[in-house]
Amino acid sequence: MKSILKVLNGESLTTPSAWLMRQAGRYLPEYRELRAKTGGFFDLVYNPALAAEVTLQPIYRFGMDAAILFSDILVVPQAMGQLVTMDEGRGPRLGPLTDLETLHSNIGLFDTVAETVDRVKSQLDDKTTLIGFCGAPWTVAAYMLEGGGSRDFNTAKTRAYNEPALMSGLLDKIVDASAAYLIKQIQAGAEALQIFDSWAGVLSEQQFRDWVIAPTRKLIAKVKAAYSDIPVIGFPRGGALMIGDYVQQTGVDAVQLDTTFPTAMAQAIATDGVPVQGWLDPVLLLNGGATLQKEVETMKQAMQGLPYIFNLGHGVIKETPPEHVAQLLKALRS
Ligand code: 1CP
Repeated sequence: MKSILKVLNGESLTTPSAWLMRQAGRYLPEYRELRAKTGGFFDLVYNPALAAEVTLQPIYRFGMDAAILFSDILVVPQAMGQLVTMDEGRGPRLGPLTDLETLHSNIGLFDTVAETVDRVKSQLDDKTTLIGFCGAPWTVAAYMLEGGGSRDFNTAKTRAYNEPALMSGLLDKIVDASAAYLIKQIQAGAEALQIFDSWAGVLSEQQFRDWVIAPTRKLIAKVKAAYSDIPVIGFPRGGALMIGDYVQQTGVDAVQLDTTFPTAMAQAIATDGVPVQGWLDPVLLLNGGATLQKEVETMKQAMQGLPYIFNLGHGVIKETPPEHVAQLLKALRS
């Protein structure tokens, strides 16, 4: 069995397996070169040959233990019929969403992404796990209601509080679309899935229960009803204090932890038999050197004998020198 799949099944390894969130992206010169030739970000996402090449770039360069599909969480709002554009340097912008009836599905986009998965799978060796993904319902709803990125998603939260029928209808629609999207990825060859709840940390307890835990549980149940043996990793970023209920109630098989996560809590979760992934500060990777070296060794030591996959606490920062990634893997694997 591939090393990451072993860990997701509860095994511990002497040398941790590793991949990095945003391992394909702008810190890699080969990505920037391809991106410059392609035009817009979504032109790259919806070009299966090029998206497959980008997915494989960090595998060829570093020998990561997993490839994560090159796509984006905003493919789902696009497939639901909302206008999504990526402004150079400013991030995503989404068209107005006033009424769920204005949404119409464009499921063909999922087939295009599935073709990328299929192409990656056919080029991957027998050691590297192919991870598919989607955004979690709350995080996707947050972008759809906010109209773009935000520090706090106050607009999205205000609308969710004031228009509860819109919010619950929207979450249901996102659950359905995301389940269809993940199932297509599995059918095309994804061997594990990650659900990114990047904005779980801006919610109060009740909202975390209603908008994070409940819809994530629905989403995972739908995927598991079709494919019960594909492991699902949940990433409730900023949700450390709610992690116990999140793990018990959503049906995730493993959790990705963020940078703020206390080591003792990570050890306790993994000791209970739930594999954990994470949680090195991406800034240490940006800086490299002795501090990176020491922290990687400390983390490896702390998780010895436990089901653990090395990763960062959030995505690779775009100014990160690629040599630092090589240094990190060397430290981890020595
Ligand atoms: O122009 C570019 O090249 C844009 C940069 C970029 C990249 C490389 C974006 C725009 N998306 C991606 C790819 C991507 N996004 C992946 C693929 C593979 C990999 O990890 O290597 C994944 C898993 C995502 C997931 C994603 N997109 C998340 C969840 C993870 C996280 O970072 O918290 C989120 C929140 C997005 C939205 C998004 N897409 C892109 C940007 C700049 C953003 C953030 C927008 C914001 O809130 O300001």
